[in-house]
Amino acid sequence: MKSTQRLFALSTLVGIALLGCGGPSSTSTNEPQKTDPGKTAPAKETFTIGFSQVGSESGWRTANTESIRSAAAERGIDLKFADAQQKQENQLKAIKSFIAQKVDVIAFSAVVETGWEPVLREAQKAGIPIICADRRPDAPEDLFATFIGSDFVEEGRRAGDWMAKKMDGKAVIAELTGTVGSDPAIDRKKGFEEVLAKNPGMKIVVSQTGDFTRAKGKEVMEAILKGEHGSSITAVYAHNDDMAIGAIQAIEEAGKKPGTDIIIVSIDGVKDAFIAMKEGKLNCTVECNPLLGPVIMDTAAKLLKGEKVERWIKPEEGVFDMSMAEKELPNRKY
Ligand code: GYE
Repeated sequence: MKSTQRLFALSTLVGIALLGCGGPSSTSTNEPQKTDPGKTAPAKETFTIGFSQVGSESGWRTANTESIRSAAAERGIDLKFADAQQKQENQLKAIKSFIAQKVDVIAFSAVVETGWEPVLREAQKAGIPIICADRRPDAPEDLFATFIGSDFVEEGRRAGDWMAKKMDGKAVIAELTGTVGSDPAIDRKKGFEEVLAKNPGMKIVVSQTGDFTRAKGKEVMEAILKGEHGSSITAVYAHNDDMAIGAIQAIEEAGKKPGTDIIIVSIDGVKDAFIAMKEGKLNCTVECNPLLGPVIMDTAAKLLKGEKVERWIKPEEGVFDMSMAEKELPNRKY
């Protein structure tokens, strides 16, 4: 069994802590809420955390970085932040340097799933707890304290289910995948394909990576439209909103109407996706919450106090389609 699956099984046993949009929500109390948690200042902390971020490839990532930086600042936590520009070697260097600097906690979002075990062992030897944030590595679970992030298989399923319903189980699909070898790209494909297996009238005829960026999403879609399946495509499944927005531009430049001639479903739920839906160009976005900063910092504080934390801390997320865009847009936090 892949360690991610083991982790899922384990987290199901111990119970999954739920996060509401924008921060932790209390899930098991019957007491009426007396204070607005959003207005309570978080407790001050004195520790140091090293965070190795994937890069700045998307709107989701920008919101994630901002959430991490502001959550650390609000709590007085000393944050050492390193942007890996989508390169694993940069992340390995950053984590090694956090170990050398003797930070109290290390958190990182793994650009790809594999290749982490040696560096995680080094951190373990140095006695530094590891928080995996956003993207989960495929590494033995005793090497990290917790995973804080979404269920990407479920997101893929949700995208597939929405498309199947909208298109009555018939679609000729171009898939724009995320970064090759990354947890969200692997699992979003898996979840979507589970739905295809139940809908023989839906087929992915071409699948290419757009590396989660808008520019590559556009480039890849242009090539797809000019290629052998170009005229038959009826739907696009993009692993994130930025690639969908790039694809929308390519579709328009090819003289077709995105959202009408070609149905487009993507994942993240960033503001720009809601704008594209409001304009009738994107049909649906499956939410993936990037506002993980507060829970990352609070979990780090708990670990340092020796408190127990869940193996998998998951945000609560919804599905939004075009018909909901106008009403929802003002409520979006990222
Ligand atoms: O969906 C994408 C970003 O890891 C969940 O990375 C994250 C993904 C997100 O580049 O926009």
